[in-house]
Amino acid sequence: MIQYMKVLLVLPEINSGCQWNVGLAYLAAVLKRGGHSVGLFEVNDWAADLPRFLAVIKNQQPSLVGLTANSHQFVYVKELAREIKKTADVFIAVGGVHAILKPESFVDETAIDAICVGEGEASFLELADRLAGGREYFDVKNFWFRKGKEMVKNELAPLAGDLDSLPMPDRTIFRYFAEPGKKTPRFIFSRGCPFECTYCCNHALKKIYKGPGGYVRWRSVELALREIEQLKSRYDFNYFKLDDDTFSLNKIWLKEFCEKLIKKNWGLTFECNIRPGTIDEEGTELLKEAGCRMVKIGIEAGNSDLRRRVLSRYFSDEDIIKTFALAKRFGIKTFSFNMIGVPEETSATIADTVKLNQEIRPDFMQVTAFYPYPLTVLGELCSAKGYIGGDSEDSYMEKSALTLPTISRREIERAVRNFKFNVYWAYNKKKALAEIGERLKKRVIKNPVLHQLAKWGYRGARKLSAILRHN
Ligand code: B12
Ligand code: SF4
Repeated sequence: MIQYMKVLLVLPEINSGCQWNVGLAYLAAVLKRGGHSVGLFEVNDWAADLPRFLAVIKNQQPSLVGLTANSHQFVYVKELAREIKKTADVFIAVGGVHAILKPESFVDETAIDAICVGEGEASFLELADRLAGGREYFDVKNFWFRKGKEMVKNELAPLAGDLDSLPMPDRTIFRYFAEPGKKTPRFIFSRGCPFECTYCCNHALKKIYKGPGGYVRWRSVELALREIEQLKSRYDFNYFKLDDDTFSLNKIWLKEFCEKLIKKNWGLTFECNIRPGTIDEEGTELLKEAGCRMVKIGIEAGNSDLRRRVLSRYFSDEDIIKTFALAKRFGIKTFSFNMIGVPEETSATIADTVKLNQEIRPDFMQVTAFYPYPLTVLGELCSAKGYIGGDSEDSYMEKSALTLPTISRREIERAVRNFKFNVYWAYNKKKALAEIGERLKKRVIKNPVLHQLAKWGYRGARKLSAILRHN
């Protein structure tokens, strides 16, 4: 008789945070469908959460622990595995995009028993089933297993071809979805992207998964709408976010989705990612009609030569300008993604990114320091040229991990900090000033002395105003 595993999934988000993790949500759904019990622990604050986490391990005695890792978190994943093994003798598996791209980085951590080097739905379930039945598991595809002093490296299984065969991702395991109430849920209905941008993991993943079957896959519109409907019945929301990378690329899917969403008449609004040059007037109008209120568009570099040659993003400034203008014409808000500090970046190319944003005038922006992900063209180039040597793996967003010959790290970080102010100042002084306010607030929060002084100042000001009101 088959027995079932008590699986504890772990989402390390140290100094970070996210309402859900797509991979873990699918794994939880598949494991539950297979009859296993599944719990989740989210580790956000190392000092505060670690003792609580280890207490959960001790008290709940899971029989299988599964940790997910992106490249910013993999160092913490190894440390967590070590701590878990010190607390309980439990089977530990790791997976996630970093495990697929760079499984070797987990091999030296002997607390880790298995590394999932591909998609996990079928293989993790197979492993759980075998462990539950006390059966041999060393040949489960998509996994590397520790066997004594050796690593057994199994081959990759084909990608899940039909995404509709997977159950609905299980969001109920995440803190954000634990209680009903007001939410702004995120959805993703596709996997993969056909483009080859050199800084993104997609081309690296596509290479790993070469072989029969497509790398880019979509769930059917019908299931996508059912997922939204299912969430609507449990939570209160009227706005949602679509995280698909290439939402505007699959025109047939987009048209069907928008038309059917309009017919549902749910009164929902949403935001999505689109790529410059991939959407025309008709498509933009349909998006608006379906409830799209914001499109997010990756510019990344304003210098067209750098964008094409270094980033392999083959669209022109005109494509970018047109796509933003089209969205504005239909009353859809715009958001630009920007990146600073790529190889060959100079002060002049940064100025081009600022200038292009000033021209397209996005309503919102994100700017991050470029981070060299393993196995990507730019990641490999940076390590071959010896550029990597800044901060550790969890330095991203504002800090550069590189030492480049063309520009100093200080200049990159200053440009990231000042970017939004410099862009907004050209067309929205109020937003530019608000940006300064935000930066000051962040500085005060980060500095304990300034934070305390600000608290005292705030309390003093409130008392003073109360006294003045009385008199
Ligand atoms: C959707 C998405 C988001 C969403 C939701 C993220 C989330 N937490 O789920 C949002 C928009 C919030 C987001 C934000 C960010 N993202 Co993002 N995101 C994606 C995207 C487009 C798809 C992810 C996805 O849905 N995959 C589908 C699922 C099913 O696959 P999966 O997660 O790999 O999981 C499978 C396997 O890995 C395995 N598996 C996973 N965990 C485990 C655990 C065990 C035990 C086992 C056995 C197996 C296993 O099984 C899963 C099921 O098949 C990917 C691109 C990509 N191609 O992966 C980028 C990607 C993951 N994101 C990336 C980055 C950098 C970020 C940000 C840091 C960006 C930023 N600067 O803010 C933030 C970080 C947020 C965070 N704290 O996680 C990078 C990660 C690079 C890396 N090497 O780590 C990617 C790869 C894109 C890129 N730039 O190349 N992201
Ligand atoms: S278009 Fe976006 S998701 Fe696709 S490869 Fe380029 S950066 Fe990655």
